[in-house]
Parts: sequence; C-alpha cells; structure tokens
Amino acid sequence: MSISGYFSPDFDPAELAQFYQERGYFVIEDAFDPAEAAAIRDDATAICRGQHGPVKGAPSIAPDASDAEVLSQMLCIHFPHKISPLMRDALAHPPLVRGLTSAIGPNVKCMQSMLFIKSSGKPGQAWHQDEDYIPTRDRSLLGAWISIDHATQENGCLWVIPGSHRPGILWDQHWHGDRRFDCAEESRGFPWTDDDAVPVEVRPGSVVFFNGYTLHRSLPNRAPAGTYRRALVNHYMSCESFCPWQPPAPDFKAGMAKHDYRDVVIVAGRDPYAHHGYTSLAEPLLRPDGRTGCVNWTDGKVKEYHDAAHS
Ligand SMILES: O=C(O)CCC(=O)C(=O)O
Repeated sequence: MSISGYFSPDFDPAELAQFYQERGYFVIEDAFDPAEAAAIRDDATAICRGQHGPVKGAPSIAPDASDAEVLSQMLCIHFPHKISPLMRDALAHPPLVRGLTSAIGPNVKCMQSMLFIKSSGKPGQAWHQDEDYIPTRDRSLLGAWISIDHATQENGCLWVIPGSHRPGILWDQHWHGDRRFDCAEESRGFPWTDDDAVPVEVRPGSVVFFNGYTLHRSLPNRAPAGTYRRALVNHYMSCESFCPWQPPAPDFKAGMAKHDYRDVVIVAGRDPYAHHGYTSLAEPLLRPDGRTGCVNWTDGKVKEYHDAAHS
C-alpha cells in the first residue's frame, strides 16, 4: 500500500480505499495532464475577467487590466461550473471519478465547485471540516482539490490531519481573529496539534481528495509576487444520501431531515432520488477574503498577525 497517500492514475482501487478509510485523504497524481491543467488555469482567468458571464459580488474589471490586477482581487469564486463548460466537464473527469467511486461507492453526485485564486500575500483557511458546511446523512462528503499550480508549503498548499475523520465528530468552530486566515471560522478542541498535520504538496493536475470530516487548513501564500496557488475544489457525496443543504427559505426548519438539495450533477452510477427531479439554483459568486469586506475584520475582534510578509 502507498505509505504517503500519493497514487498514480492506474492505482489499485482496493488499496486506495483502504488508505482513505484509515487516513481520510489521498492524492491522485497527474489526474489531469499538463495541457488539461493549463486549460483550467486559463479558464480561471477568463472567469475572473467576467468572460463567462457575471460573478455575483465581483468587482467590475477594466478590459485593459493585467491578469495580475484581476487575479489579486479574487480569493474564491463559488460555483464556477455554472458558467464554464470546462469546469463543468472537470466535475466528471474520468481519472477523478475513479478516485471518487473507489472512496465513496459506485453512485456519486456533485453539489459544489469552488475556484481558489491565492495570489502572493493572500490568506489561507483555518482548520475546518467541510461537513460543517455541507452535511450528508452518511458522512460521505469528499472534497476533490484539483491543483492548477504547483502547490507548495511556501505558496500555501493544503495541510491535513491524517485520521482526523475517524471519530466522526464535528468540532466546535470559533472566530480566530488571525490574519493568516480568511473569514471562515476555525475548528478547535480536537485531540491533535499542528505537529500531527502533513503538508500535501502537489504538481499542477494532481488532485487531493479529503473526507468531509478530515481536519484541513491552508496557510497564506508567502511566495514572491506573481506566484499563484490556484485550485479548483469540487465537493461530492454518495447519491444514496439526501443532500440536506441550502434550506429552500431562510426560515425553513421543518423537514430539514427530508430536504434534498437538487442542484446536483450525477458523476457516477445511478441516483435513487432521480424522481425528486433536478433544478438549477446556485449562481457563481465571489467570497470576500478578509481584506476586502469581511465584517469580522472591522468589528474590533482582529488579532494582528505579525509577519514580515504581511506587515
Ligand atoms: O484551497 C484552500 O486554501 C482551502 C481549501 C479548503 O479548505 C476547502 O476546499 O475546504
């Protein structure tokens, strides 16, 4: 069995599934070839420029703005697959789907994509578990983090705590007040320390898969100006689980256990809830990055982060 969790695209599914069950993550190296990764990278810039249509919350972009100017104004665009045919195809890229079916089971659906554009100096994301945000009924949530640059410790690669998915506990989240990270809250109170974490450095085109209960974070991009750490992250779950996500109305409470979000793409197998129908609800939107409008940075809760790279 792979000790490091890095598998080639011709991996043995049983070996990969065993690693995933024990450690809560794995990597498929070169799941996208260099040309495919470069095409996603170019398309990411086109999305940021608004060339595929509007992105809610995004600033207006002057046609003569340089790529660097454009990319520096973005941190994370949610649902790029809604406007980009290439990002839509990437949801079901065959080597990626093999990884998903080995880890989740034969029937897999996708409910979300996110495009992270981490320019030099941009913050990371504090420790968290993705099932805090996207619940499943069978703990099947899995993030597929498609690297479109070389992700290194210097430019803010992903870090995971191996095995942290196994207790099946969602740890309490708190506002961190730490400028290394964006506005999302930090999970605390778990029995691991930063020393238990491993960096997941990957080449462009490689994919990091991690369970929805696996604690993970990323640090700021401290590489020189002009160095990006971009990733397309898609989230999947088993088709057998309802997707009790995105309540249909702000005051919707009754029936959450039966709620089944239907803006999903079936990427493998069959959907036992196909009779619930499918719909299009999500729109592409820009997430504020903590330097450009997060309320947490303006209400006195900020702990300054002293770091030469950020002073
Ligand atoms: O790419 C990053 O910096 C963080 C990604 C992440 O935490 C996630 O997709 O859940």
